[in-house]
Amino acid sequence: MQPTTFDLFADNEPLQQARTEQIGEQSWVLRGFALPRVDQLLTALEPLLDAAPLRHMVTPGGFSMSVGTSSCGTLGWITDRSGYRYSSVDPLSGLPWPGMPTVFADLAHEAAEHAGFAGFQADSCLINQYVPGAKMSLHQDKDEKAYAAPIVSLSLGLPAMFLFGGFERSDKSRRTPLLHGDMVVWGGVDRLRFHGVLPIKPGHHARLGERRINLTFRVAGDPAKV
Ligand code: MD3
Ligand code: FE
Repeated sequence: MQPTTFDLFADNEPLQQARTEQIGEQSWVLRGFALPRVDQLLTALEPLLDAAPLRHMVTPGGFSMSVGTSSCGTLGWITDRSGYRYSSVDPLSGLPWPGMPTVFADLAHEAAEHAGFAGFQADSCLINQYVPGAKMSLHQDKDEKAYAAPIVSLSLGLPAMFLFGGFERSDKSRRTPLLHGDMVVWGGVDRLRFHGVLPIKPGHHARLGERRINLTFRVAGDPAKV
C-alpha cells in the first residue's frame, strides 16, 4: 500500500504531483489525475447535457433518485418501474445517447492503464449530478453484461464521502473522500463490492458551483464488441 507519485505536467509546466492510493486489492484512487483536462472535459460535457438532459430517474420501487442522471456512449444506464438496465436509446428523446467525446474516452483509458488495466475501452459513461443533500445508497453495479473490465470514475465539483464496502450489504464499509479531479479505478476482485456516496454537504465549488458531477466509465455491453 505504498503511495506512488507521478508528474501530471510536462517538464516545463509547474510541477504538480498526483498521488496514487490503493484502496483495495485491485482498486486505486488517482488523486488529481483529471485536473489538467478539466476545461476540456467540461466543454465536452455541456452539449451532451443539452442533448440528453439530467433527469431524476425512478427506481423499480417507485422512488425518485436524488441524483440527476444522463449518459453518453453506445449504451446508457436507465431505471424505471420495470427495472434497471442499459439502453441504446435515451427514453426521454427516443434517440441514441450522445457519442462519447474523445477527451472522455482517452482519460478513462489512461486512468485504467495507470491502475494496471490495459486496453480499457468504455462503451458507456453514466453522468451523475449531486446537489447538496443528494446521496447514493449502498449498491453493487451488476447491470453490465460482464465484469472483467474495471469501472473508472471521475469526480468533479463539490467533495463527496465515498463508501467502499464488502460483498454483502451488511459488511462494514470504509470511507474515502473524493475531490475535484480525482479518479478511481475499480476492477478485478473489487468490481462487485457494495459502494455508495454519503449526502453531499452544502458548499460552493469555484468551477462547478453548488454541485458534484461524477462520471463513471463502463464496459456495459458485450466486451467483444467494444
Ligand atoms: C466500486 N456512482 O453510478 S462512483 C454509480 O460517485 C455510482 O456517483 C458513485 O456508484 C458516484 O453506480 C460512485 C464509483 C464507483 C462506481 C462503480 C463501482 C465505485 C465502484 C463498482 C464497484 C466498486
Ligand atoms: Fe455504483
